[in-house]
Amino acid sequence: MREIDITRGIIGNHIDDFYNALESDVIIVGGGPSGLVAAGLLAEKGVNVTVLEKRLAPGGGIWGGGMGYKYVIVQEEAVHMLDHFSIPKREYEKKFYAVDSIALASGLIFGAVKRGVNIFNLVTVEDLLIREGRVTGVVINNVFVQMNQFPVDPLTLEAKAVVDATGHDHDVIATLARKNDVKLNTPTGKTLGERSMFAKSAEELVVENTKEVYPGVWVCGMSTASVYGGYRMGPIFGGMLLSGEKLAGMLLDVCSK
Ligand code: 48H
Repeated sequence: MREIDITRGIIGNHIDDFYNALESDVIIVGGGPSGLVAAGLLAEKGVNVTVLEKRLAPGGGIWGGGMGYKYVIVQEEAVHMLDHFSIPKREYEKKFYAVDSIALASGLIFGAVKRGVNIFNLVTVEDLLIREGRVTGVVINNVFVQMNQFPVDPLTLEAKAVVDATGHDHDVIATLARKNDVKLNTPTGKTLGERSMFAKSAEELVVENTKEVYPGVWVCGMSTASVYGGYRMGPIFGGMLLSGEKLAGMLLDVCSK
């Protein structure tokens, strides 16, 4: 056994995956629940999907459950998505299910990977490619470069569609709006900011506001609240799953054109 054979296997396979991601159909920025659901559903239809996640582990806000208590809640309307990804649940009250957050995070991650989604962790999106009024790709860097503020230039990836699935931070749209004189597809043309907790309305709005916010960029999950002025909902996750499902349907149309 030679150690460099191990190294060769890692570098070669990583570079193959990275090459495959240079021109994706869909790039999803953020590996939280909404992004992972969309990624898995698109990949199972043959779409070439890349997910970029800046943390070590994808899963976003799932892992911590509610205040560190490890369950999250999913309402009946979204249970079909749990079943689709073979994630166990427990009905604790009529129409409400408790889901082990570890099972949900790991189930969605593996569900995406086994359907062919190319997930890169430790990669942060720091800027966008914009050509003729349309977002055509992302500018990426290693997250340690960003954390240490090293002067290391980034690389780029292209896609037919870019998704802001970055959660509360709405990092992609915030960057788009900060660096460019653009009018977003929102009532004011700008981001509206997230509002305080109101679970029922929040869950409805997160799905309603899953849409194309600027040519070439879609928002899903919690970033819709920051962009469209929705409420937060606390540790109920059905809206995130349904937002991912709606997004996948929209992008399937885009990719088949
Ligand atoms: C690469 C990035 C970047 C970047 C961020 O927050 P998430 O879990 O996202 P959602 O919207 O799918 O789910 C939201 C849910 O987890 C939640 O927070 C809820 C329900 N809150 C309710 C409440 O009341 O608070 O995941 C987003 C992911 C994270 O893993 C980030 O690390 C990642 O995106 N990310 N990845 N480049 N620039 N910015």
